[in-house]
Amino acid sequence: MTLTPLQLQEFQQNGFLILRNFLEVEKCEAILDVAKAHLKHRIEPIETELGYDEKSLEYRRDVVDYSSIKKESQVRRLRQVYDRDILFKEWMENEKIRPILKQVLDDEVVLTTAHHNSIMTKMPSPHSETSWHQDRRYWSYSDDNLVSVWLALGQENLDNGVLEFIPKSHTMQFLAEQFGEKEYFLEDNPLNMSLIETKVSSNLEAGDVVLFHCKLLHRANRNSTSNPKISFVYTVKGEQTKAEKGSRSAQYREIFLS
Ligand SMILES: O=C(O)CCC(=O)C(=O)O
Repeated sequence: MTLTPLQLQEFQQNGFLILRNFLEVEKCEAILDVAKAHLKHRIEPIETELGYDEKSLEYRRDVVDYSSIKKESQVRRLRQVYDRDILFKEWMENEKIRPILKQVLDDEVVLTTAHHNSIMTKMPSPHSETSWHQDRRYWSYSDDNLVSVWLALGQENLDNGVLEFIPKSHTMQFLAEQFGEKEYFLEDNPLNMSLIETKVSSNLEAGDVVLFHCKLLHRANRNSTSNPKISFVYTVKGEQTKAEKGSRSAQYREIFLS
């Protein structure tokens, strides 16, 4: 399966693309069952809601050992999912999506396990809003040819924190002052306000996939429903894109997929 020229153009222009109904619902349910068991038993490595947000920019960019983060709060992410279960690995190595990833990267496809390689949760909580940011800010690579693959495992909408994007922001140049201390894109900066008004979002169903560029500005509401939202996200890069030596990005295995 490949993207039509129009779909490819849409990804390149907007920085994201939704592939509706991409993975069978039965497979999503099987992934969800395993994810729920790992969440229930807090199987490491995990990242919790409390603690991570308080950490410095340097910590968030460089840390590889999460054991110091407080363990009593809710799990935000199951990390390193590639090595957790065959169902997770199979999705990350899914052959139907491979030609599409090759198209959007315009290169051979390599799985990065350093960053998004996660089951991402959004638990019902007044504190689970995610501010505008570019994922690239904590990643250390030779260039920006990295794309994340978000798989909805259930319904995602504005009430439970579906991703919102600022189209075309992956190609824009910003000033340092447009970002705050932790490199969040400031909502109250006059330079940012009109751009933020161009934000878009789409409800997702189990099996829908969203591809988004590592420099695309995105955010998510808190989950104001009473049910957890659980999604799967991993990141691929082009073969020519190299992790910087000594960085956290270089400390984890890469898997060549093409
Ligand atoms: O689920 C969310 O709150 C958004 C997650 C996100 O944007 C990220 O981890 O980069």
